[in-house]
Amino acid sequence: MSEKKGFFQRLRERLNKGDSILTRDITELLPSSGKPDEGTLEELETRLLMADVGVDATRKIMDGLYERLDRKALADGAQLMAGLEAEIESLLGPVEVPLVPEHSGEGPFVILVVGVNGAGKTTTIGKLARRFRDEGRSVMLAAGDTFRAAAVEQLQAWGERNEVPVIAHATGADSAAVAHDAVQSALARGTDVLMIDTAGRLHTQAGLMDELRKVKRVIQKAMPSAPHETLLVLDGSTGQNAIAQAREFNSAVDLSGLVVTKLDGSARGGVILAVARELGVPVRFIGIGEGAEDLDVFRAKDFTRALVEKSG
Ligand SMILES: Nc1nc2c(ncn2[C@@H]2O[C@H](COP(=O)(O)OP(=O)(O)O)[C@@H](O)[C@H]2O)c(=O)[nH]1
Ligand SMILES: [Mg+2]
Repeated sequence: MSEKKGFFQRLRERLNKGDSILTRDITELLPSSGKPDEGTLEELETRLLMADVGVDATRKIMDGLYERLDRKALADGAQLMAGLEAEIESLLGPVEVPLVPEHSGEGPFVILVVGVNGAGKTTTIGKLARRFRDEGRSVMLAAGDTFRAAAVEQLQAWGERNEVPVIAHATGADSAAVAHDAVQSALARGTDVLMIDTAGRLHTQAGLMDELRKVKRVIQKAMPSAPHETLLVLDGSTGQNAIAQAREFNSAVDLSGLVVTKLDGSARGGVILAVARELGVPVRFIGIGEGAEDLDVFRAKDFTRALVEKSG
């Protein structure tokens, strides 16, 4: 319980550096009457767009506000903010679906982790390894980013720190072969959760998508029910570009979950609303820093409060 509160407080402090882009200055924007008017609502719409919420989700929220609130309520600052919070929460609620790494069959729960270079894949795998191990599960990692020696070493370091085995081949090896070996090994050892890291950049974007499809096929061959989760890691600070990435990965490998990282940086947080609206893929976890404790389950209510209410 205290851990949860700790994470929420840190999220609120770090998201937009503790300054909610949605509420900031809204009181200052109120006309001299102190009551919101058309201009205030227009400004709110602009702010949603500036917070990376995207055109579609912004329209949905504004329409919802007009539907939810009558003229009198729209002209009341507190009611307007409460309505905004309710609209955002109803948009985010459906994508709050926690990942439970268990399936009904035999063998490991296999998580294939994809995303562009630098999104935070390897770090997220490390953090999740620690989380799953703390839940009492046995964990194995596969160093599927075989293009950079540093990527393998980075995963091995997380593995060592958490006493989790890492399956790795030499740099330049076929990443599908690594994935295959890892599934076989996890099956043989009776491992509970296997997480497979992948490269984020090949010669071309098309090359990357082909590679990921191949990795997925090979995993399926080794274990027909796998992967049980195909997780896209998105850098929250890349704004609307994250949406384009999510669409592309989704069409290539059929995503079942998302992790949005770096919400502590220059991210404006609204990108999660855009993704929720446009993809509807569950947001499993969010990252707010580089440490193992800086990753937590996505909670729609907490996130909405962090986005809308000012900290401190
Ligand atoms: N501030 C911050 N940095 C992060 C977060 N997640 C990952 N990083 C950093 O982002 C950089 C790239 O992460 P990495 O896991 O190597 O990305 P990959 O290329 O997708 O595997 C590293 O320096 C990480 O420490 C986060 O939630 N917040
Ligand atoms: Mg990596």
